[in-house]
Amino acid sequence: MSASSLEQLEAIYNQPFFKLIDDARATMRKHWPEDEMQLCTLLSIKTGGCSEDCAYCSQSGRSKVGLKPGPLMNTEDVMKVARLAKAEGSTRFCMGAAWKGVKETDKKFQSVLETIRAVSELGMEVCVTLGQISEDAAHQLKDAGVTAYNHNLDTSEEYYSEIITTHTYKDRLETIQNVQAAGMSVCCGGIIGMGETVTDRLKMLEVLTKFNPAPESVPINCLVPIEGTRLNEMLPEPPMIDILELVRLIATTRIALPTSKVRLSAGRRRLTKEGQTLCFLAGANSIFIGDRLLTTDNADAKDDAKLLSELNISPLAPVLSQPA
Ligand code: SAM
Ligand code: DTB
Ligand code: SF4
Repeated sequence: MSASSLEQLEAIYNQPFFKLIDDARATMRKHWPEDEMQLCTLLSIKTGGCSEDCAYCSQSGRSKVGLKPGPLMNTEDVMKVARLAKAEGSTRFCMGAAWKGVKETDKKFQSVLETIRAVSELGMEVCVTLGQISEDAAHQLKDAGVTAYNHNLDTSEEYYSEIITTHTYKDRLETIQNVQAAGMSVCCGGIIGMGETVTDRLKMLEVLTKFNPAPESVPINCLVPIEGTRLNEMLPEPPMIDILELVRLIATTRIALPTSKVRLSAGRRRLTKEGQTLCFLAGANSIFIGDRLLTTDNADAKDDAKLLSELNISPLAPVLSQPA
């Protein structure tokens, strides 16, 4: 069943739990018949000092986290991390910069393009997340070898303005359109556990189902609570995300976006192996591996290797060709 309206998504989400899992499994069997997991590595190539006020983010210059802003990493330093990531089995290298966006005339953008050209020589998928970009910048990124651009919607349009005031949902959608116009794949998802409702989560999913082409990947981040962020003031004791709510959301995403990779992204460290297994069963087929996310620790690498082996899950091969 394909679904794109909020009502349809609610009907899927609210099914009896095991029926929902059955439907998600049937979708997996049809579109992702092998038990495979995409293994991605994340690197923060420009950390902190960001002009934006995203309430959850340690890198916002307006937060009280006190993160020391760093310079843009040079190509050789990034390459050392990328080579290691490849050697450790990663097939996708994702580089993040704490920027509102980039101007194509900026020297820093030219430096990022040089880095992308070098990383793409390694035969890994290359993903970048640099904030807002124009269509021209998107073309240059694609030409340099980017396979996917990450730009999250994070939540529903209504809840977005509670979390971020320095840019709008429409700004996010505009960048996504520029990425698609340049023929790059879109990686777009959100965060759960920021005080939003299930309806906010499904409204975000509704927007994602309207993308044409469908997002290549959908990261589902569980909030990593960080002291000093505005969200930490809004929700001083953020409750642990209910695992069955997370599983329902993953299963609904899998059914609504059958061909997208669904990434169990930030926050995996706080899930048990049984919880993660349920997420994989429900359709999550991508994770970040390695010690670090952007500014926080990732799940333990040895635990990850053991769990994938116990579940007989093999690495998913990279897809290096880009959509026409
Ligand atoms: N500045 C760029 C942007 O905003 O698109 C790229 C970097 S930004 C850190 C990428 C994404 O990381 C955010 O959209 C958000 O979904 C996720 N993220 C950031 N901090 C997080 C946190 N504390 N917990 C969970 N996800 C987080
Ligand atoms: C995404 O959706 N999650 C990643 C990646 N895209 C850039 C970022 C997670 C960040 C978690 C908090 C941190 O480490 O600062
Ligand atoms: Fe800046 Fe991105 Fe963090 Fe927002 S999420 S403060 S844009 S780095």
